[in-house]
Amino acid sequence: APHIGTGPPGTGAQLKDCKMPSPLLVGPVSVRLSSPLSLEEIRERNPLVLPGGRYSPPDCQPRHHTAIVVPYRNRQTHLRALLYHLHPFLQRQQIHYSIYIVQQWGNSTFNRAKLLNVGVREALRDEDWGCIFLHDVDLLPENDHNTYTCHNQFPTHLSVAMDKFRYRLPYPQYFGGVSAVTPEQYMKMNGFPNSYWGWGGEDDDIAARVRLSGMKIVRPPVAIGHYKMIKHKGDRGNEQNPRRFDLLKRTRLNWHSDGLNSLTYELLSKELQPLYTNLTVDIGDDP
Ligand code: UD2
Ligand code: MN
Repeated sequence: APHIGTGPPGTGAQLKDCKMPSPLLVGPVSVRLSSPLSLEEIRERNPLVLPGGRYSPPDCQPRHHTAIVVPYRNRQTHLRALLYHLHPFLQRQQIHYSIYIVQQWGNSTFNRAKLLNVGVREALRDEDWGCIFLHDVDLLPENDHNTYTCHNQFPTHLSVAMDKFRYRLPYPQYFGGVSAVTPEQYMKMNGFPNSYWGWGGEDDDIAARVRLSGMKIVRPPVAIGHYKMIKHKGDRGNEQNPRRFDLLKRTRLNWHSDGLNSLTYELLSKELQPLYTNLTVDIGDDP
């Protein structure tokens, strides 16, 4: 299905395709780990961002349509820092995008991968996104040549060089932080596991699914995939998952039955905030 531009009405059809690479890119940027602006001020500084955190370049037809999905609970200052940085960053890339914050309701143990499944499903209800980014709230990209688009064949891992790992990949199969899939790649790997409650392991499970479903991970060059992580302690309700090692041994057996095809949740609300779409979801609790 053709994508309908979200730019000003009546102008969409005549626009020329956006140039690739975008002429607005600046390369490496210095990143602020906390936002100097309030949400209202960030909105004022990004006047073309529509309710729900949507954007489409005003003077060219975008070639890329990307949903950014952020698993979230109780990280307000991180969220503000992310929005302050990411909106201008993505606009320089001249892509059509929307930011989805998937907020786990209640006090049950946090489940990052299940929230990502919810985000993908709900984002695809809105639009025929060509690419879906899975983005930690506390990671800020440091170079806008790291484009928020997908590889047409294989899942992408973007956060290859983080300050906290001294700007190196910590291990070859590492897939945490920021990654991206097309809807087709996502379906091929049966999405992400729903069974990892608490911190850790779910990113390695996702990486294993990529391989088990016959794909591989692609990455940008280390020099471009630089990220800063906002320093933080572990959150209450997201303690290390002691079962992660056992679960990881069974990915090969479980990936067909645990994932997109077994996902259940209750969407409690969907709000179009000025800078993002907020999905509040009851994903249940660690059984
Ligand atoms: C690492 C990975 C992350 C994930 C995690 C294990 C990096 C940079 N990231 O992050 O992708 O695999 O290990 O689960 O290596 N969150 C909330 N509220 C909470 C808890 C988590 O919003 O109470 C979200 C938030 O988007 C956060 C993400 O979950 O960035 C990952 O949690 P983390 O930042 O506490 O874990 P971290 O930094 O060890
Ligand atoms: Mn973190």
